[in-house]
Amino acid sequence: MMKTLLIGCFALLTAPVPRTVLWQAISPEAAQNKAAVLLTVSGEVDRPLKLTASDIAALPRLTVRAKEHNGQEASFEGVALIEVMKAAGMKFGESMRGKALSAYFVIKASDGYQVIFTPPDLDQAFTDRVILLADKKNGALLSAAEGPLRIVVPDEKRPARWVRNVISISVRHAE
Ligand SMILES: Nc1nc2c(c(=O)[nH]1)N[C@H]1C(S)=C(S)[C@@H](COP(=O)(O)O)O[C@H]1N2
Ligand SMILES: [Mo]
Repeated sequence: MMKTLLIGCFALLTAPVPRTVLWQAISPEAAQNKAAVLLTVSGEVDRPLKLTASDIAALPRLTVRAKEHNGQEASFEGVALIEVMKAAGMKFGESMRGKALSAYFVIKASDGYQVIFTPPDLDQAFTDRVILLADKKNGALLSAAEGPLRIVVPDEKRPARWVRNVISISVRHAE
């Protein structure tokens, strides 16, 4: 009996440690990647994230045409911000009521600039506008001045929320 128990314990201790749910939620391949973290998602979320470029590349991608500050149309490619928030465990659509509607995201840049978005800014149940976390413009990776990640808010009259050099997203709820 004692021997079985000991063997059982030993088996448990030597069992391969499962990779964290965090990385599996993004993609198993991405878990192998040792590249630097480009974006952290933290705060009041079910699954805090530390995303590398390959994690971001593994999320559903899309291209959005939008007019830049200089008035020129450009084609931005990346992931919809909502996909990042979904990967972090946030619920949208029908479950967006009650406390979910008091949430806000603080998007922070490497220069300390920060702006806020709210779940209805992103949710297709509320708006047709897609807010993008872009990593490419006109087919090329974003320049160091803009990237590696930039928020693109198509059709917003002022580009003040087009955060350049995004490094983190912190989720909070109004008290
Ligand atoms: N990181 C960062 N992003 C930023 C800003 C900033 O100061 N820092 N300024 C914002 C403002 S006020 C404007 S008008 C646009 C300017 O976009 P542009 O750099 O493409 O001209 O960037 C926005 N994104
Ligand atoms: Mo601005």
